[in-house]
Order: sequence, then C-alpha cells, then structure tokens
Amino acid sequence: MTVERNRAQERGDVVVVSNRLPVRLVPGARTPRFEPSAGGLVSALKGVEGVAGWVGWPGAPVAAGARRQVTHALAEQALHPVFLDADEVEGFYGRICNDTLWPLFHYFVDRLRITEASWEHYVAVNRRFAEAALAVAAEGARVWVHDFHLMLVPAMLRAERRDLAVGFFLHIPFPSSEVYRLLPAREEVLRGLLGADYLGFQTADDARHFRSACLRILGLDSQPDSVQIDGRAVGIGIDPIGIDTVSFRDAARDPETADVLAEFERRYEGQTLVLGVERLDYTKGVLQKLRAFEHYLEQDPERSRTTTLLQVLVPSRLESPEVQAQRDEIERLVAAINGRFGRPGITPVEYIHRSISRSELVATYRRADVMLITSLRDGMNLVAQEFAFCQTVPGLPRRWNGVLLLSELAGAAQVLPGAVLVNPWHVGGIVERLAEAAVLTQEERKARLETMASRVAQLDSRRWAATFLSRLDTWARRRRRSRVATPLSEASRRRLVKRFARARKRTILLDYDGTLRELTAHPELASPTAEILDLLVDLSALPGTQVHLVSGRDRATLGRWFGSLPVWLSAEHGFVERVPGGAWRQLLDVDLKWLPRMERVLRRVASEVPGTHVERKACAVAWHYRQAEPEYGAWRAKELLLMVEQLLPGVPAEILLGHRVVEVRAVGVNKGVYVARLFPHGREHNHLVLAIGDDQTDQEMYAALPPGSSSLHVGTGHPLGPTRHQHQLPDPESARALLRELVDVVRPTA
Ligand code: GDG
Repeated sequence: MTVERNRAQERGDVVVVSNRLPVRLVPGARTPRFEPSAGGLVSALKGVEGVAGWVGWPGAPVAAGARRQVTHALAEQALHPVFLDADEVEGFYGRICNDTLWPLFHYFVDRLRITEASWEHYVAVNRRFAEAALAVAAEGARVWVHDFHLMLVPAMLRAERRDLAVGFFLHIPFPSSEVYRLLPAREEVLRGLLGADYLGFQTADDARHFRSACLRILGLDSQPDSVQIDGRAVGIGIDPIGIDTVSFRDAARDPETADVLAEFERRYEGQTLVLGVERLDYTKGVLQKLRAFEHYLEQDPERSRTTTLLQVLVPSRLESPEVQAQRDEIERLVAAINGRFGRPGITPVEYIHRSISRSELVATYRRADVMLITSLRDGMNLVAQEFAFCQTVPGLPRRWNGVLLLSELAGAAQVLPGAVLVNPWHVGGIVERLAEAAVLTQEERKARLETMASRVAQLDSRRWAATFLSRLDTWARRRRRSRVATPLSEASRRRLVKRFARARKRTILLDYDGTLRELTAHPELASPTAEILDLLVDLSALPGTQVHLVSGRDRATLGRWFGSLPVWLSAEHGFVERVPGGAWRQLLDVDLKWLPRMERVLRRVASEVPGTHVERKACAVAWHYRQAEPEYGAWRAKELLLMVEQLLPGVPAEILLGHRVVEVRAVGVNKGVYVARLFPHGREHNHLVLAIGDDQTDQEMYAALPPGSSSLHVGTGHPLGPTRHQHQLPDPESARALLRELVDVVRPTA
C-alpha cells in the first residue's frame, strides 16, 4: 500500500456517489437553501463515518448562472453537485430509471416501458457522475457508488483509475435472470457493475440472481463470493442495510417525541392502531394493504369501533401521471372504506399524504399496535427495522408491545426473525394474520420484538457501512496484489509490432477456437470466415514467417478448413501434425485401450443432459456442454469428473477442463509436445516467436515456448483460475486486428 493510500484512509477517504445528495435544493429560493432529502438511502448513510466527499444531484434544476453559487454553498459540507439539465432529468431519471429499471428490478414487467433513445442519457449522466467522483477522489481512495441509477459508474471509474477501490451497493432487488434479461442494455449494465472491486446486495437471493445473470448473459463463471472477469475477481457480498440506530434512539428520547406520543395516547386510547408508512410507489403494495383492511372490517364491522389504520403516504415523483393515478386510486379506496365503515366520530382509515416530522414518525412507531407492511417487492424496507427498534428503545417506559406484519417479498423479511410474514397478494392471509396479531399475548409480542430489536442493533447503518468498506478493502487489496493477465497496453503493443517488423525470422503459433474465431453454440458452426483465411494467407506470405495452427480439433476438420493454406497444422492437442501440403503424421505412440469405455460413460451423460454432445478424437473423447442449461451443465460436469476420476487409476489418460467441455485424453498428449519439437535448439537471434491462445490447453503451449518468446491470452473470463502473468487481448476480434497490424507493418498495404 502506498504512503498516499495510507494517508487517504486515515483522513477518511470515502467518496460516496449516489443519485441524490443528502440535501436537496429548495426550488424557487433566491439564495441557495437546502433541506434534507427523503428516502431510505440517505437515512441509512447519514451516520456513516469517514466520508470525505459526496457526489450527487442536488434534486432540482439549477440555472447555468447559479451553479457556481450552489457548488460553493455545498462545498462547505463536502458535497459535490452534478447538475442535470431538463432533458437529462427526463431521459435518465424519468425514462430509464423510473420507467425501465425500477419496474424491471421490482418484477413489474407489466409496467415496464423501454425508450431505447433515452439510453444515451443514462450513459451520459453516469459518465458525468464518474467524472465528478474522479475529480474528488484522492490517490488510492475508496469510491462507494450507490444504487440502480449509477450502474455504469464502476466500470467508468475502473477504466480511468486502477488505484481506486471501487464498491457498489444495490439498494433495490436484483431480479431473476429471466426478468433481468428483458433489459436491452443487459450486457452493458452487468459489465458496468463488474467494474467494481466489490458488489454488495441486500439479500442472498439478489446475489444469487446477479451471479446467474452473469453466467447466462455474459457466460461468466462465479463462486458464491465472486465473479471472474478481465482476469480479476469481483467480490460479491450480502450486506443487508440497517438504520441509524443512534439517531432513532435520540429521537425516541427527545421530549418533543414524548409530547407527541402523549397526544397519540389520548387520541387512540383503547384503540388498536394499525400503522402504515411508505413512499407513494406501486411497489409498496398500499392498495393491497387497504383491500386487506377492508376485508378485515367486512369480516366483523364492529372492528371499525376498535381498530384504526393510520396510513402515512410520503409524496414521491408526483410529476408522473402514473404516480398520480396510483395516488388517486389509493384515495378513492380510503374514501370508500371510510364511507362504508365509518360512523360519526369514527374514521377507520386515517390517511396522511405528506411527510411527517421525525418526532411524529417515531411517536407513531412507538404507539402502534401493529405495523402493517405489504410491499410487493422491496430491497430492504427500513420502516420495518425502524418500527422494531423504536418500540424497544432501552430506558423508555413500554406500555405496548407491537406486532410487525411484514411482506415476505421485502428484504427485511430475511433479517427480522420475529416478524409475522404475509404474502401481500393473499388478502385472506393478511386478514387472518391481522386477526391473530390483535390477540397475540403480550409475552409473545415482547419476545418477537426483542429478537428483532437485537438484530436491528446488529444491522445498524454505521456497522453496515464499516463492514461494507472493510470487505471492499479486502477485495481491492486482492486485486492490487494479484499478478494475473493485464490488458495489452499501447506501449507493449507498439514494442511487439516493432520487434515483429525487425525480425528476420518469425514463428506464429495460433490456437483457433476462442482465439482466432469467436466461440459458437456448436463447434461445427465455427468454420473460418474469409477474413480469417485471408489473414492466415497474408501472414504466411511474409518473408521468413511460419504460421502454425495449434488446435484441439480433429484432423479431418482442420484439414477440411485449412488444408489448402500454406500453414502448419497441429490437431488433437499435438497428437498429429501436418506440414503445408503434406500428410498427417502421428507424433506419439500411446495406449488407447481405455478410450471406448470412457466414450460410453460420456455418451450416457450426453444422452441425459439436453444440449450436450460427445466429440470423439483419435486419442481423446470430449463432452461439450456449452448449450446445456448453464447451472445444470456445470453440476453434471462436476459429477462426471468424479466418475471419470474413479475410472482413471492405472489408466494412461488424464482429464482436461476447457471452456464448458470435459475432455479425457491420453497422457502425454498436449500442445506443448508439438511446440517443444519446433524449437529443439531454442530461439535463434532475431527470431520472433509469438503464441496466442485462449484456454487452459494453451497454457501448455505457452510453457513450451523457448525463452524470449511472446505470448498473448485472448478473453476476459478466466473460468479456470488466474493464468500466468501475461498480456491479454479482450476478444478474437482484437486478436485478428493485432495480426492484421503485424501483416501491414511488414508488408505495407498499397
Ligand atoms: C430504497 C429501497 C431500501 C418515510 N416517511 C417519512 C420518513 N420516511 C423515511 C423512513 C425510512 C425511509 O424514509 C424509507 O425507506 P424504505 O427502506 O422504506 O424505502 P425506499 O425509500 O424505497 O428505499 C428500500 C432502501 O432504499 C435502503 O436501502 O430499504 O427497499 O426501495 O427511513 O423513516 N421520514 C420522515 N417522515 C416521513 O414522513 N421523517
């Protein structure tokens, strides 16, 4: 760790990047005035220590002429505004965040609206946030990016600054890959997120869905705690967010809260108070809650004398006609229930459509008998934790023990063991649980509350942030220490091209599948394109140059595809070779008696796993599962490995794991055997040797190269663990581009 980095951490080096700043500009004020922003993210981050800067949108449009003044006023609080113009707010926030990402990530496919033209606003705004963060972040700083608004920022930061530790936390759910895949920019978003060193999710389900999306959409393998990409591991963790318990404890002990509470006690004396607190949003299931309450009263209309539902609905995004319609529907239902079950002096549903003060909020939490949360999906739901905590604040008298009725589709359901869980879509179930809650004994209520309260204390937002940041440190440290493949830099590329141009003799060793040619769903579909054939011909035509295709493919296919070209062929991992225009020659004499039995085993598995097939080669047999359902395929591959291992003792064969292929081949047959025979006396002076490959079988080729050779590895995923330290090219296209450049530098085009 550098001295600067040490210092940065001592100072408190965290740069928070979130859509909103913790304060928002009061619109219309002459001089800039700010008020606290609403919402779960800001509440949770309030108590976090070590924050050196916070980058975000000030929450309102600011005229160009007033921006300096606003920037200046915010700088005093280490806040760094990103100003968005009306078009950007509309495209980025309105279309992409609210119309597309929010419904999709909450499983509301029927509300999903996709405006492809607005995607460029999302990209551009993410870039502005990234630039603002880069300007603020010290050398070696930790940048903590928040939520679905900014999912491209991690990769943008990574591309510019390798010194930064980049963390990302998703506050909302990550949906099943079946839903996520509907997003047109699904690949870009995953790659954006994977720019981070560490990604935190609210629940284990979210992390599991994310890994599954990486596998199914990008083909990236992962472990439960990490995903491999670009030769590095991105940490994945489950970090359920908590509340700022210190500020809630203080608010609960505040005399003002005590006054409000005393007022509530008088007001609701003898009443069962059912409480609801949410932002106005369809994910929160307020309509479902009201319908359930209506049924509850229907079941026994006398309940309207003894039970009141107090519903606090905090205004949110009221500029959207959809949100207005939702509000209107809620208000109609409230009016209908009151019209039907109310009496003089009795209003079964009390409804507040505005923000209430912290003291009022805490007092209602303390007074409530039942907290009813029926979110249809919720990343966490902090209200649930706030209720459990406020009910049990130590040192305050307790006359009530409330019950938490909580939707099983909220992340909070996975961290609050004492809650009574409800399926928000099952009205009858909610009614039953409400009736049970009303008669639950005080002892049981107390026991449930206490289990929840101790869990909420553990989840506290300060601890949450500290844990997140220490996990981020661990993964960033691992990345900084690892010596895995690094992208081929411009300087190294120039050096290679120069050496290539000057060499008197050149030997180029190329793997085919995944190196020269993109992998395809079925191996037969990967025949060479005209571009590849031309490239091979042009390379071979350079003076003093030999091109060798070193492949695992069978000789018939290689012969068919490349037999007429002036290139050397090595098929079946070095088992047979062919000089240009010559006949195939076997290099090794091996015992193959084990092969038929092994083939039977593999064929049986292939018949059981749809989308897989067996490839029989002269001295090997392979089971390909690239087209199988990825998780099932990987599981059957593991099982097959165990089976094969049991058959191997005493048999001259070995297992080879490629990219979604399990191969069993004769011992001693590998690409290295072929390569080593090419250089019996090492490399001559001014002889350039370049090998390019893409998977584990190519490691043997690199290892057999004479000293002073160059090797490049194609591909960003390293499913089989880190490779030797070497340079990397992102994909076959860039490998072809490099080879074309090599041709052109020796034989300039007309
Ligand atoms: C997102 C995710 C996740 C509400 N009304 C008033 C008020 N609030 C405060 C609550 C609470 C916060 O707002 C709401 O937090 P939630 O977690 O319930 O919901 P979202 O805003 O949707 O937050 C969510 C969260 O991020 C954190 O990761 O839990 O799933 O959707 O803190 O207390 N505060 C005051 N008056 C009100 O009227 N003072």
